[in-house]
Amino acid sequence: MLRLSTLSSVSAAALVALATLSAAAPARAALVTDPAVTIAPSQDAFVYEDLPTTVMQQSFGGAYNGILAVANTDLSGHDLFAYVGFNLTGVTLNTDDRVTLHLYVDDGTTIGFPFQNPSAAAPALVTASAATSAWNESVTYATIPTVASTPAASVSVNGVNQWISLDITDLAKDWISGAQTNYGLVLQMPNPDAGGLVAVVTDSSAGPNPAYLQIGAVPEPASLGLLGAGMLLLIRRKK
Ligand SMILES: [Ca+2]
Ligand SMILES: [Ca+2]
Repeated sequence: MLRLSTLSSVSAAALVALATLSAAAPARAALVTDPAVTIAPSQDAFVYEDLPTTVMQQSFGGAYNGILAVANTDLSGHDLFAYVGFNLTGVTLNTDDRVTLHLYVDDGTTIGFPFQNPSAAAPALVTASAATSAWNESVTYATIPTVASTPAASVSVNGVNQWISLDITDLAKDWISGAQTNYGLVLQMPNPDAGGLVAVVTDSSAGPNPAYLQIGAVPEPASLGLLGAGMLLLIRRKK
């Protein structure tokens, strides 16, 4: 009898532990914790002022499906805007989490547009702002969504073949809390290039170095690449 009651009290304890675990599981699944979590775009697109009714990624045999492109040229009619959306349903943030958009800047001169690359001599400021109305993968220059007047983040791009990042934590918090509807991000170049024809061309979700959103506790300087971020993580863990 003693054995049995001991066994059954152990089993009961195990069951309580299991019940506790499974009760806690849904909350844990939704909680985003370290190390960083990455989220792929739910949709992305770019539009070209010169081809106002052309779905750029879906035309030209899909030649531009792998890129996003941003430009604000002094030439009239050649601006480029890019759009990136993320499904954040079920995502919650810890107080020290940062939400960062990562984009890989391509050599835009190889993709067939008559644009120049940003450089140290001619850096290009790129902003990420909240879209404030709906868009989808079929967006064209003629059907662009409205955009928030103040950008959520900006980054100066001074070269190609490198990662750039934009910290959109405050905007993401508003999306997650419902304070703002999540229509995704608009990437733009707010300042016209000084007489040039500069475009920032990045990989889309379909490119070799796909765009992604990173959620994690490590704050990242805008210019820090993936390797740098990884090293920073290691350094912090060693403490
Ligand atoms: Ca797309
Ligand atoms: Ca312009």
